[in-house]
Amino acid sequence: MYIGISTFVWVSPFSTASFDVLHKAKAIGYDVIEIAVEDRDLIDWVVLKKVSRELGLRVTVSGAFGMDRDISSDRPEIRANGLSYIIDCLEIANDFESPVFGGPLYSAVGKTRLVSAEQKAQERQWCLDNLHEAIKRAEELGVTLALEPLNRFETDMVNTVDQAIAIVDELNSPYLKVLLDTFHNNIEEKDIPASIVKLGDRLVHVQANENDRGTPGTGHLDWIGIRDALRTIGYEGSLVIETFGAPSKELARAASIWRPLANSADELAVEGFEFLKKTFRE
Ligand code: LER
Repeated sequence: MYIGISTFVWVSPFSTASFDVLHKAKAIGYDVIEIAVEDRDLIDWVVLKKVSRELGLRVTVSGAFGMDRDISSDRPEIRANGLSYIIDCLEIANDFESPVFGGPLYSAVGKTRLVSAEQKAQERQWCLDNLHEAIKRAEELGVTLALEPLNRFETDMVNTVDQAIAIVDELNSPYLKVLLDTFHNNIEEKDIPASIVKLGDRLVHVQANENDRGTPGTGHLDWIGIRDALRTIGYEGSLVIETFGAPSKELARAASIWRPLANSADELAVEGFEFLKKTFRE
């Protein structure tokens, strides 16, 4: 299993000015850097590829789904923008040999409302139609879309593993699977290891986050149970720490980050790596 860390741990938005985080990740021992694509124009992709290759870091790509990138929006131009963002990120993932592009593909983070059953059904249909289009590009590129359930305070659309499985099974493509973020699962699942076993080979990516989104290993998640469940299903993907050390205002609002989640991003990165290595590799 590869151990990774998201650029979100240090910065938001990630840009060419923040490429030093790749050096930090490598020096700590990480195998993977997860690039969170907030604004692709802020990143010199040619230089980024050179730096990641020189350091020997694998790359995974994750999405930042703001309100204007929502494939289930009732505004057609926002749905179109969401789809075009997903396709752009699939192309970036392909270019960086990332096996996945992951995130809450289905909606915008922070979109939580009470809506009628009819509207819910319509939004789900828009989501399925757009995912169907995105899957076509994913299949051409050989990059898997990884759909991430979020907790109820960040989305009203896909909170649970069962809801994610329903979408994935309905679209029935080997290029649409599930990303689990254990921070969200701690709020929504009754038994995270059982949910992992239920997912089986539908699980393609894991964000290994503590229950309070602080340093993995310092909270109350059942890490041994999670490890054993991942071993049971033969999971061979990455385990990536994704938390927010310096969120943009939009991200802080969407993900309800109101206070520092560790003494520093550097400390979280070092201690989180040591914990994941000890727990998942020994
Ligand atoms: C996305 O991966 C996520 O976990 C959200 O809480 C914020 O984007």
